[in-house]
Amino acid sequence: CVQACPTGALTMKRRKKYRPYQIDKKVLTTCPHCATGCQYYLLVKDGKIVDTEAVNGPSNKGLLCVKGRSGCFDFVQSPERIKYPLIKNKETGEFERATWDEALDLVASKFMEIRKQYGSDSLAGFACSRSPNEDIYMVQKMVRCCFGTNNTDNCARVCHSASVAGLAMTLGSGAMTNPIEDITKNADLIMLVGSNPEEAHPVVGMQIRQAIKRGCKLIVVDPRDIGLAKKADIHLKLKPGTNVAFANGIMNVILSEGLQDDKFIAERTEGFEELKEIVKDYTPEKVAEICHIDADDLRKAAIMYAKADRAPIIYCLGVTEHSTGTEGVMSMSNMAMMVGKLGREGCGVNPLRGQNNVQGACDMGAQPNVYPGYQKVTDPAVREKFEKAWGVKLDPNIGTHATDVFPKAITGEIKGLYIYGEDPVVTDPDTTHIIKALKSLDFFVLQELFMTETAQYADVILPGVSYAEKEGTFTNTERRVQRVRKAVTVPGEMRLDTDIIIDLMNRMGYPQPHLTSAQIMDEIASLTPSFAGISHERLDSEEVHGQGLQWPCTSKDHPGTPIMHVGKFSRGLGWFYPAKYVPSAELPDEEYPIILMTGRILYHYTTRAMTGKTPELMEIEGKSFIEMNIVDADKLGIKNGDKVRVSSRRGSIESTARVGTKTSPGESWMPFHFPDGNANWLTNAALDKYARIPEYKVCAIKIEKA
Ligand SMILES: Nc1nc2c(c(=O)[nH]1)N[C@H]1C(S)=C(S)[C@@H](COP(=O)(O)OP(=O)(O)OC[C@H]3O[C@@H](n4cnc5c(=O)[nH]c(N)nc54)[C@H](O)[C@@H]3O)O[C@H]1N2
Ligand SMILES: Nc1nc2c(c(=O)[nH]1)N[C@H]1C(S)=C(S)[C@@H](COP(=O)(O)OP(=O)(O)OC[C@H]3O[C@@H](n4cnc5c(=O)[nH]c(N)nc54)[C@H](O)[C@@H]3O)O[C@H]1N2
Ligand code: SF4
Ligand SMILES: [Mo]
Repeated sequence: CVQACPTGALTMKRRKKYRPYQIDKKVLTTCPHCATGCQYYLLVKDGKIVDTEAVNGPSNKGLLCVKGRSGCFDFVQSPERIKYPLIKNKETGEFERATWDEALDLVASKFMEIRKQYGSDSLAGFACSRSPNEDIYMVQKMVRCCFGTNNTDNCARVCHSASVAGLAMTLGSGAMTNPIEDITKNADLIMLVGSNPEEAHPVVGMQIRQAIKRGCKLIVVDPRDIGLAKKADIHLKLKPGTNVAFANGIMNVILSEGLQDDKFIAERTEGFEELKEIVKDYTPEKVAEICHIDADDLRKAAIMYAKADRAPIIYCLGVTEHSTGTEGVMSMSNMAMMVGKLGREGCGVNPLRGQNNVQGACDMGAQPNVYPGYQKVTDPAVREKFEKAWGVKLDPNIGTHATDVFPKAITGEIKGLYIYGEDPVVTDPDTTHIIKALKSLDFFVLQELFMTETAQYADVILPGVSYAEKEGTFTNTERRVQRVRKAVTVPGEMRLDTDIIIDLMNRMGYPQPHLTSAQIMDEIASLTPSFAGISHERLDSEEVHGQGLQWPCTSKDHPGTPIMHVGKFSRGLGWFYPAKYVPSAELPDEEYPIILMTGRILYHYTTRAMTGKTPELMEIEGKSFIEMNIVDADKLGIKNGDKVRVSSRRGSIESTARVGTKTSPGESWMPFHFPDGNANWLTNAALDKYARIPEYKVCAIKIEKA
């Protein structure tokens, strides 16, 4: 309302703190929170950011959510920023201020000692999906060239690694197939599965609402009454962990009604017969029983989806964060291929990626199996190309996934860990096990903005700078590479993250010249066919005109690729994966009778390291809570607002009950943003067999009145 108010009757409180003519400069940049990739100006007065102003960017169309308007600059200028390097005093356990030379020498020499004594595979390094592509590229290059291993990863491992793996297996490319504008403006029906865009990708959520107003139909498949469920033609409020059964049920109906696209199946796919055999068993009645939904609603949904001309599937973590997450993802592409809804406008299989640059972190090769651009580390020709460019022998084996690094730290196989901007103590499943893993390490280095919970366990902390203090690019969920630009310099001894990494590389004996962010992008483009046409110069040019470039962008005159798999899948033929429903790893029983799901709310972002520095957002939502059903609450004598104790086999926390019907009986839901009762003390570290993604969305708990 404030953004749109035509009379100025409503205005932001902070607008009273400056006059428009006092603004020294406006810097066009990309939001550092979710992967929608909204464009805005940072307004700078006397060297400080005082406000933001929405821009008509390709994905946001002049819109911003509350985090883009109010949660994206207080943290930059927060007094809590780490201002100088810190080394932990082994005797007192306290961090002590160090010079950059002391800190960098210690880090480089310790990592090289560990490499010499225990071998390259005893080291690992993770890249920050909140940071620019250029930073991430340098992290994986450091791990590969200096540590000598492919043990590198990013937070996609706990987020959309199932999409990366599942879509690569079935379609040949693990990215969103169609742009946001296309799947909202051109769609006749949207199938929204395990995705809560009004809170997690609000500007996409707003565009979905606009689509509904225009007459687009909506099917919501989600265990909770999310905001968009109220607007849905059909809401399948399914039991958590049953997506594969649901999808097989949809396909059962499509086949029994004869609504499949035979021509598409024959010309563009393989594996159909095998899947057809499996799907036969998933009658609407059987699926209704597994998923706790109505068989007729399932029938109606299948027919609506198949008959709609243009119908995208939009999905998110409700599909991926399961021990069968990859199969859940492949079930999404199975449905779309069966009705030929791929490779054309207003269709596709569309994972809404999470972090602002998690698409980029995967593209840049911060993964144990691929170099930048998904070029396989096991392919000798590819490896040779990188060996020649980087001037070192490279590890020919696939490295350890981030979620396997922690157990390996406990067994002693991993001795040294470098983390660039992640907070696993808060965000990884089963906190007790993560703390044990970090304590087991010989040497742990963290490059951060803030003293996070994870920071307490580090031996050395290297202070980097935020998105508002550097140049670079983020790649949003539509594969759109957009610019990040420097607006301010914050006082302190913090350094550019790429400079820190480059200094470390040199001290570890690898001759890495200092490069600007633009020069790093040129190196990326020279080694990555899908990025060959991308440069800062081109992104800043009149030709691109603030629209970014969507990879694949294979040459300097290539316009980028909005829709993938047109005419042919990246894989050649699309593959129907024969998925059978397998229940979640931990199911409720007598002792722990309630299913716990976890996720996010509008006002906070992951650990709140950044949004938590905006007092107004903390005022709106600042405390842990658990949504539970009124039937369960009545049985337990719990009322709305009561303090409750929530326990699983792994831990126990206090929280506040929100009693209602948003979740079904026997099911509950918590955000993981709040340290006063973080869901990850409870969650289960059961991993998916393909992608090694944890089962954040289902574990068994009990709830008691505190
Ligand atoms: N405000 C805010 N926005 C964010 C973030 C944030 O922390 N805060 N984080 C960003 C990141 S990193 C990501 S990855 C995205 C995530 O974005 P989303 O995946 O949309 O967010 P979640 O809340 O994790 O889960 C989405 C939905 O999955 C449903 N769900 C749970 N279990 C199941 C199931 O078994 N089947 C189905 N069909 N649905 C299920 C939940 O009810 C929930 O509504 O959001 C990004 N945007
Ligand atoms: N229970 C439960 N847990 C979950 C999830 C869930 O649904 N349920 N979702 C999971 C998902 S999808 C994700 S993506 C993860 C996210 O997990 P994390 O990646 O651990 O979370 P973030 O808060 O994004 O951490 C980013 C950190 O990087 C720092 N940082 C940001 N920018 C920069 C920079 O430019 N330079 C430097 N040096 N540091 C920077 C920030 O200060 C912050 O501490 O959480 C996962 N955890
Ligand atoms: S929708 Fe996402 S990218 Fe856009 S302003 Fe909100 S948090 Fe930022
Ligand atoms: Mo994520």
